[in-house]
Amino acid sequence: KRSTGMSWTAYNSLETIVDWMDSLATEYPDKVTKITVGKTYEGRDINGVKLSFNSNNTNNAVFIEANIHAREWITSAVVTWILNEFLTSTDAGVRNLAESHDWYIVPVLNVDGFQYTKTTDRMWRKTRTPYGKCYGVDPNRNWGYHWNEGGTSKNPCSDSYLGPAPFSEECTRTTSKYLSTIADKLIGYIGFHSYSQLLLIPYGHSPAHVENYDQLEEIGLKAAKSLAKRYGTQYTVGNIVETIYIASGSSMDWVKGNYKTPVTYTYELRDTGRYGFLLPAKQIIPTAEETLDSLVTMFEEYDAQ
Ligand code: ING
Ligand code: ZN
Repeated sequence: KRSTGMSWTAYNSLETIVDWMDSLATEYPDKVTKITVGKTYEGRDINGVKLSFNSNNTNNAVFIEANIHAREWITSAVVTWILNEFLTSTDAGVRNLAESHDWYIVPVLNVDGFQYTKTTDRMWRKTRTPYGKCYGVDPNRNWGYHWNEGGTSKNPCSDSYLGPAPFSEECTRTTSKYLSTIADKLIGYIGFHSYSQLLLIPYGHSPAHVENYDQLEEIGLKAAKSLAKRYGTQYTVGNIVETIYIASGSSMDWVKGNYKTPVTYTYELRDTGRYGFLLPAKQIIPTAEETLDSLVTMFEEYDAQ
């Protein structure tokens, strides 16, 4: 039916992903709206879709971010598969999840970096802004909430370079502006990274527990249990600092810190290191299925509270 070449048995090009989102807006004009949430240093648009089954504009909203890190290809593959399920699944849990929230889905946030992984360096992580003899800022260390409070590097050649200032990067600054326009209806912000099989809870600058930590941990553990059911994939749930490392200036922390958005998680998808960032394409659908299982549980639990 679609002529975009979109598939979930291989990793797609940027053009294929964008064309596919365009085709959804054409195919589902009353439900899918193309959105541009920002711009990049190299002048590209950061594209996404808004999906809403509720024309009264009364649904709460959830923002889904993927590929803020360029080489984490499984993340855009998973969120596009989930978007497709939201439109086509007949499963009752998925239908309820899809239709009871407005979804803002950005499959590729770091567009310049993603394109660079396709053309030049598969293991690129950062943006592509030049800083002296090196390129790129870690776009998940560049947001303006407790920026420069650990887990970063001041060296522009480092993969965790925090940038010369908060929001130095076009992609983080413009996306944060977009988020500020929808913040009042946002109840969820879910970031997708790979790899390690973790479900992370803010914050990354401090091991101190966020105000609704107990709720997030309880819901997160149920979500992880639901994720494990299908294929046995085990996830660890916890605060960023306690679970992995200090990491200040992330997108999720900025949203949580500014807006107290209740449901804030970051997934670190498959695997635990065998393939790492180079997760075989035949794992895209299983990874996406189990992830969607966990999201259904996550929001069922949250909405029931
Ligand atoms: N991991 C994330 C990183 O940015 C993370 C972990 C998530 C830190 C959310 C802070 C906030 O380092 C990967 N693999 O990129
Ligand atoms: Zn990442």
